[in-house]
Amino acid sequence: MKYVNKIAVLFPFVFAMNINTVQTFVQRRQVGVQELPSDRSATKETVNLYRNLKKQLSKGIMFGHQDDLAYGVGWKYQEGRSDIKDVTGDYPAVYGWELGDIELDKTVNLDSVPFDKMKQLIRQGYDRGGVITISWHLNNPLTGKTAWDPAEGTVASILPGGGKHDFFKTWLDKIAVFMNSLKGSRGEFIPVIFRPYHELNGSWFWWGGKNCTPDEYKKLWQFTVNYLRNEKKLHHLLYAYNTDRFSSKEEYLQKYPGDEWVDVIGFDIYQRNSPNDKFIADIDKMLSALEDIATEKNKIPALTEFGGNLSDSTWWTGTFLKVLSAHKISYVLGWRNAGQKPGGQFEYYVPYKGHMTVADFVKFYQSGKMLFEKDVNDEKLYQ
Ligand code: BMA
Repeated sequence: MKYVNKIAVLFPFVFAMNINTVQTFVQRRQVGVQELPSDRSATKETVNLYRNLKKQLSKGIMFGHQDDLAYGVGWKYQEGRSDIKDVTGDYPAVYGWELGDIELDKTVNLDSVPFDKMKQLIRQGYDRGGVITISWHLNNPLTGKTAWDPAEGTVASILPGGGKHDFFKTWLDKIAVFMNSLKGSRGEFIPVIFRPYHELNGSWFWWGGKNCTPDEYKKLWQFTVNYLRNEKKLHHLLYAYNTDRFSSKEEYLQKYPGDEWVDVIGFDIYQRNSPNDKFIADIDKMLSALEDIATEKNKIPALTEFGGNLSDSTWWTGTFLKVLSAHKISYVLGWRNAGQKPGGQFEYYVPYKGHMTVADFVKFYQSGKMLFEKDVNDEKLYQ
């Protein structure tokens, strides 16, 4: 009787304590899960990068540039050189690299960057505190032609059960070898934001648009991530899902493979001939939609490739900064400063020494909104 009484007296306290404990535990778990990348076995540096990228959303937008340390307009492989550094004195915060042709065992990528050199330059960018993102314009595994060969049935042929599936796995094996070779000074893996099968809603690549069904695209994505993560045991990758221009959230998410396979969400945009105000309106709408989706899905939003109108001397502050100021995204990546290409095209997306937008780009650099390497180095993104 006495015993029963004691329980009766203690019960409300025990009960209350349990509820609190459970609530705290649930809250902790939720916070904990939110702060983890999709790979629950990600390395310490990768988890730190993921968390810091999220934290940094409130501080500013990192500026990135493709192939920045390899070449620029009028130069190639000059130690320490960068078109961005030439004009600002600082390096970009994000470095984009490209693995197209690695699957063919070539020693240089489709833009002639030697893979060995790329590894060294990735290490340099990482050592200075920068963020590494890698795209892959992989050839068509069914026809043997380029990524731009939209042959029908390509995706189906490489999925499990397809005639090219085993062959395709040998390509992923080569990606794994490259990723595994990226190491920092303590032997730790260098975290990489991997961005395969990009511009997925356009029909120019064999994996894009009408060239495969949403179900096929999702399966390709899931197979790839699962293979690299669980078979090849790569735990230093964050995955970026990215479309081209899009007109609705539904369109954006039509081929989204699921939260457990994605960390960064983005889109690519090139202004081409559209007027500045139209470009501002377009990008503003898309960034708002992207930020909403990122909030709903707890992902990191980014402008994964861009190209503007650099014949306008104030494009950086008058157009790009104007629209970016209203948004909180992780980074923007300017595409490559190829310069004069053999085919006759002169290709570049960020200013180089002597370019007419340099003065305005310096204002953009100093705006306080954009983060470059000195800023991110202070942030210690991997700690
Ligand atoms: C394109 C152009 C091409 C390049 C390709 C892959 O947009 O820059 O010259 O080969 O990207 O990097």
